[in-house]
Amino acid sequence: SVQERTYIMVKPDGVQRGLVGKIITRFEERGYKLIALKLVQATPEHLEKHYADLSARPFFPGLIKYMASGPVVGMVWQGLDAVKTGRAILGTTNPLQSPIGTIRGDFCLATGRNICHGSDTVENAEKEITLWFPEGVAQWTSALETWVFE
Ligand code: YYY
Ligand code: MG
Repeated sequence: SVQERTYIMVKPDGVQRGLVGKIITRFEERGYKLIALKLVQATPEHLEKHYADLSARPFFPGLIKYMASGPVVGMVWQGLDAVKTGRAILGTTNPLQSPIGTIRGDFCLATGRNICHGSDTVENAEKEITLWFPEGVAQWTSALETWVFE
């Protein structure tokens, strides 16, 4: 739906490498609407909730340490097919398999330093939005909407 929302996050390596603007630009240029944005230093406890589904995986401790190693930029983007298309904009989990033209395919090389996160289902997107933006998101009408959508 045109109202679909996804949680996109620039990970600490993406922030340190100065890629926040480029990542935002890809979502803006595609026609998505930014409805929430913040830079936060997340605690390990918060990140353990975000990645709860992966807690049994061998890479989990390293993932939490990496994600807590510096600030992240969390954002919510809204628009047609935001979850699936958002994942397509990011690329595959392993950047080496990610096509050129995707964020991961253009800017990184290692799975454990893949610079960005995107929700994988609409249900998980809503959970992640609540976890990272308990204060809620903005509601605004973009002047571009009538040109991006029929
Ligand atoms: O959704 P996505 O980020 O593409 O992958 P997930 O399977 O949800 O894993 C989350 C995160 O964990 C991934 O972006 C990097 C890291 N990771 C890892 O370090 N090693 C793996 N074998 C798999 C995932
Ligand atoms: Mg995932």
